[in-house]
Amino acid sequence: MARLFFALWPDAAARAALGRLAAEVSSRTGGRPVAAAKLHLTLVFLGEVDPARIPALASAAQGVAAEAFDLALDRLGAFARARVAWAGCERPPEKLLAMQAQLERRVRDAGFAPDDRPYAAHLTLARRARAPLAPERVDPVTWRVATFALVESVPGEGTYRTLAEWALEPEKTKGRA
Ligand code: 2AM
Repeated sequence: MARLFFALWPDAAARAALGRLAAEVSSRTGGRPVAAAKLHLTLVFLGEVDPARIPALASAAQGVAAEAFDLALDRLGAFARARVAWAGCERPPEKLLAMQAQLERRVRDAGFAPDDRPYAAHLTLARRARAPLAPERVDPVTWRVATFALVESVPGEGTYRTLAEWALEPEKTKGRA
């Protein structure tokens, strides 16, 4: 079985900025920073999947029709019970929520049973926080979301491996009024 999820990878500049935030948040909460190479924003968490079903997942992803968008992570928050500190959005962009909902629906229609809690867009910065982080605004860390990925969490290695990646459509230019 393979432990899989769909995610957004930050670009290099955002990854560096988020790595700095992860270090800062960890020192404040006594948690363990997520390694910079592992920082990601989950779209749909699948859990353990038979590798033979990966092509079905890929074709569900392939059919997603959504436009590229800018994502700005502008706040910190915590899941106190999970002891996680994260970066998220004061107001998640509509385009993120729409593409996430579309991907999740397509994955369900393909017969998978992803986590069914309401989607909470967040990028985990630190785990095993000893103290919950109070919500706060931060200078936005922004990147252009032009692709999304199917990622495997490799047991033992503690690494993430991108299995496949799909491009979003170029943003349609808005007409002037
Ligand atoms: P987390 O960062 O909040 O722990 C790989 O484990 C990714 O999938 C992480 O982003 C993790 O979220 C997320 N994840 C793990 N278990 C999950 C679950 N049951 N439901 C939703 N997302 C989950």
